[in-house]
Amino acid sequence: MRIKTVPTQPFDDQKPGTSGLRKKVKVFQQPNYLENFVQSIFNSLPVDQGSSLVLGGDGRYFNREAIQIIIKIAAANGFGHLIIGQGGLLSTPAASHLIRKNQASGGLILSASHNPGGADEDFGIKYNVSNGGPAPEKFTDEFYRQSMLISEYKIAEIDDIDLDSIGAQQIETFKITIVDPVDDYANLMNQIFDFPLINKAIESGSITLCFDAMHAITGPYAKKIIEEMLGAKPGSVINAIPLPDFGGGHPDPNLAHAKKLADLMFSAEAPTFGAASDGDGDRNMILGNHIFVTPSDSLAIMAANAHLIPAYSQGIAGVARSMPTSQAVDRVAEALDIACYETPTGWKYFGNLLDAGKITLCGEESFGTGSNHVREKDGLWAVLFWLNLLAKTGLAVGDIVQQHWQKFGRDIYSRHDYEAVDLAIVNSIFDHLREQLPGLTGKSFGDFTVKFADEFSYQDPVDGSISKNQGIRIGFEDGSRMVFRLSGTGTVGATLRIYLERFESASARQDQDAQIALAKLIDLAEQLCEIKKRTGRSAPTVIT
Ligand code: VG1
Ligand code: CO
Repeated sequence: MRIKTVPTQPFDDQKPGTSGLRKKVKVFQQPNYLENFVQSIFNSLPVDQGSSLVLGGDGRYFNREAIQIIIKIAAANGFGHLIIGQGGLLSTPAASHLIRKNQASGGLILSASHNPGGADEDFGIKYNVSNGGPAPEKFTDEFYRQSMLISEYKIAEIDDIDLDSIGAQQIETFKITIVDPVDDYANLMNQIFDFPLINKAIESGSITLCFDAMHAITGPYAKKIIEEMLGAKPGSVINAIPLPDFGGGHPDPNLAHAKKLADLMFSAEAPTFGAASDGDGDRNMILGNHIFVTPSDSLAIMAANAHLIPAYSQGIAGVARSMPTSQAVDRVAEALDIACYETPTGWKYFGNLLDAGKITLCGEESFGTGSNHVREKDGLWAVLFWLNLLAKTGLAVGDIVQQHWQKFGRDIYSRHDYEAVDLAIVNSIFDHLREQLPGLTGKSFGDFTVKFADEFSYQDPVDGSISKNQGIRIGFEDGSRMVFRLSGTGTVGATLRIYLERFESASARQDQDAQIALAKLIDLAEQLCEIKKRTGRSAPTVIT
């Protein structure tokens, strides 16, 4: 194999964010841009003939081209084996599973997740380590450091690889295995959940369902699992064909972007269960007939009912949630007398807790839930969890939620996103918030008295590492909370996220619209951060 060494110069913007490096496709298409970043990752790792790598992406624009480039750089850097999803496709949770199952050294996942795709939209790449989870900060910091030092990369002068034929290919000592992207993952799901029970509930008509794959990676996974294995009627999975631009949509499963599904679930024709997943298959949205389950509630309900699912029938060790996620799961953990951890935003912070057996379930308010079966959040897993729960209890989604609130109370919750804000304005907002922090504790604003106000910092209980500046949080005496955080996944300007939460213990007052129930907190958040005043905007870009 001939190997070419190509001189290059650093790009100064290759710092990974919440979940890998995300940029416009046009940025990634610049000469040497992708090559530099991949070489910088490999320069940070001990690579030899025994090293193996799982490779695949969500099928967005530039996926195939990027895979061919990465194969050649991996070959030139001395990897012994690449395991690639057929067609270059792998959902994020399926990639995590393949790394674990094959005991690979790591994996490269090509995705910008819920960000739009297409020639003028977003692309992304992230490295996962040998436990199958996103690279922790000490890795991503080193990738960035290497990207600032890079002066050359190595690339093998070989032909493009056939990505579509399943089986092994060998070039000298370099082995490539193309695998079915769905099979191993579907088998794993079959081991976790009671497929015969779900199948019976679907065939008897007690569960009717619609799953929106949003023209993204979960189409083939959902077709196989939900329609073929569980017997849902053909057409139950909509927007099932992955497209490089996701059909022009925004593959983010929420009420705003999965509008067709949301409309159906609130119509007279609503099936009993509705769900959607995102670009790379790690997020989920859960709906019932005329009800939307917030991701924070979904996590809490899963924790409270995990014993009804075969894989968790012995109970769960503990739970974790990202800091801005509502405190609903904390109440369940307390009742179950298990540990509950509060981590910074991003799945990489759950890895150590899962590896150490401290937690079994974890989740984020951003439509992500998962367990110790892989080291990523997992959209279809969450959908199957709910289907298993419905089949086992015979209850409707709405009944499960209502009963949960009656028992534990309701954490009324909402997130307001202001997207593509000028960076200077966002910085001024954070400066303004930081200035107020020291004087806030004890201060009253109408019904609310501040109990604590700080900037969240996390110490990993397993390796002791510290992550600072993870968002500003203000908690009130009545348990209400607001959090201000900057997104680490956007590609245009800055996105300010405001997370709002209020606890309601009285059953009679639990059935309120979240925006109305949170109105006073929303006003107070504006008073403190002045986002509308400083940007001239009248409303958030997206409310979830
Ligand atoms: C967002 C979410 C975060 C999630 C991350 C990756 O990050 O808030 O909870 O882990 O996306 O999800 P940020 O920094 O923009 O708030 V995905 O589905 O993009 O892999
Ligand atoms: Co995602």
